[in-house]
Amino acid sequence: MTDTAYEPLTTETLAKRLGQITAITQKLGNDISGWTADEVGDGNLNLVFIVRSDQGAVIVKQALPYVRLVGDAWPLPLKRAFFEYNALIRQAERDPGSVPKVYHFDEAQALIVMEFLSPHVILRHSLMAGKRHQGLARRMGEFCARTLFRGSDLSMDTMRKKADTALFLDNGELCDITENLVFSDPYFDAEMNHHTPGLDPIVARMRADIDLKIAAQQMKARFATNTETLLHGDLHTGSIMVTDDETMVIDPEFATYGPMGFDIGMLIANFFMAYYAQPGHIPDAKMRADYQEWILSVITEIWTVFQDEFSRLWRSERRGILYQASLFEDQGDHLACEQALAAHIDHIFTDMLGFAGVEMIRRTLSLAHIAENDTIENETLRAACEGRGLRLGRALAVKRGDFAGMGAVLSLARAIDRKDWA
Ligand code: SR1
Ligand code: MG
Repeated sequence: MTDTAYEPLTTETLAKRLGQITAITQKLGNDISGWTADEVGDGNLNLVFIVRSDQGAVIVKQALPYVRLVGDAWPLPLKRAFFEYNALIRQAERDPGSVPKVYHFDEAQALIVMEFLSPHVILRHSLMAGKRHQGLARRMGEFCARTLFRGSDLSMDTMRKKADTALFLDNGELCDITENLVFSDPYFDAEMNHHTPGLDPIVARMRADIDLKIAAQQMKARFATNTETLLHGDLHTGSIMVTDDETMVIDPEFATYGPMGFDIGMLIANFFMAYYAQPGHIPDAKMRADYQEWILSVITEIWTVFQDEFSRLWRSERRGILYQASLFEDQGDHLACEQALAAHIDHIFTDMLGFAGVEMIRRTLSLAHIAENDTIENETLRAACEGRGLRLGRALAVKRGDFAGMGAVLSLARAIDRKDWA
């Protein structure tokens, strides 16, 4: 683009403004009169266009200078596009094929031109339609293990890690959103909070629950003060696109250095919420139960694959600042190396459960909810689904250190689902 002052694109101006960019014309051709642009953004923050010609299609994502969900009363810096671009590049290196290819980045216009994923759909929509996806759990377990390991002090040397941490530290406004919406707002009467009216009694109990409030602040401290690895930062089921057998991760604009358990915790929380929302989407009891079990099997497999892949990387690629081979393998001390790995995975597991718990609570009480629940029109049914999620969320946050393994977590999830809490 020749103009450098930021200006939001429109479906009318897009072709003219982007028509000179070689990276795009290589995909769409030079005849911009044949290009069409549709704005398809359904997230909370940005403009997203699908631009098509008879030769191909690309996605153009542009940051707006405010939070789209709320409007211009809530300004938000454009630089988040820079962090999204930088995160996409790192994720592509660390887990090739897991994210859309980036064709072009324009920092002044806060826009990224990237691969149009087709026939992919947003996983959250698919979970509302009762669809199953082959390889979903495997890919997400691998994605988390590879990006979290390779973005950490276990893989990076001191200078690289420090420089990259400093770079992403500037994504502060997005961290501030997470710190407030996820860890604090649900626990008091914050301005933008909203919830289904039938939840009033449980919400009052939760806001008076000292153990829960402290647990949420402990998780906030883990998030705000720990730079273990480069996180995606917003890894929910709306940030995943799927076909029957392919899984891709999108939207890492909340990327920041933080604790390993954060991404994977957010991820499993969103599967648990989809699990509890199914009474609002599948009326047949048997079909619903089968589908709910499939969702739980995805959670189990994500965690199993994560552990396996993380362990493989620990044993084969641990060349960073922490747990140097010179202290372990080089001295023939393989046992200590395995012991340290087990302890590391244990601490990720505990953090993961804590982050999953607060994510489930915030998606029901804070500003940004989830479509699985929002689309349940019957308020009594919606409150029942959301209430179960709140109960599991509370248990995961407060008792995160007490679960023997994922099997115990799933047993509790099922027990909460079976009970009529009305
Ligand atoms: C104001 S942004 C609200 C939420 O949308 C994003 O997807 C993040 O999850 C954020 O918390
Ligand atoms: Mg997003």
